[in-house]
Amino acid sequence: MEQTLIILKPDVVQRGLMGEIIRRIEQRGLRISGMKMQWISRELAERHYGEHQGKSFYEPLLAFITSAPVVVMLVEGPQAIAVMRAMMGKTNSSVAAPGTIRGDYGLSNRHNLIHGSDSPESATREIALFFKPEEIFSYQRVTEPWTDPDAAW
Ligand code: D4T
Repeated sequence: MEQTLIILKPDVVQRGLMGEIIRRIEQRGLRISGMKMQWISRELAERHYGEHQGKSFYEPLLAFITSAPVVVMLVEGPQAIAVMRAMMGKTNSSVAAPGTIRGDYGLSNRHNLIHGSDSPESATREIALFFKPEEIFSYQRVTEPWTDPDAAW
């Protein structure tokens, strides 16, 4: 079981795509164990995107991610990091495959709808940045025996 930090970026909130993307995550069989709307501060954006400091797209990226509220989610499931990255599609939406979130709803490199952690280490760091322990819920969905890749039946 893996955990990943998902952010529905300001373009999703502005364009009315929250429900569509949450639907895809739920219907895939992943478990949403934390979810909230928040307006990311400049300071939090700098911490989240610290690895990109100094790059040409850093300042526009920070301006975008702080431009409107976002929805942050803690998503859990088998191979959740890779499964979500595959569902998201390539970073540059204009070359993301049809059927992916970016490939179905975007054309932009920056306004690319969704963030997902890229490794277990990033997930641990990012979850701690965005969620307090009491905002995370431990439960199982009744559908999980039906989507479990290791089910013995
Ligand atoms: P995030 O981190 O938002 O999930 O995106 P990715 O993991 O898919 O891509 P990334 O870390 O390489 O880039 C972070 C963020 O910066 C924006 N960006 C990226 C941009 O505006 N211009 C660019 O040239 C690149 C490479 C998009 C995502």
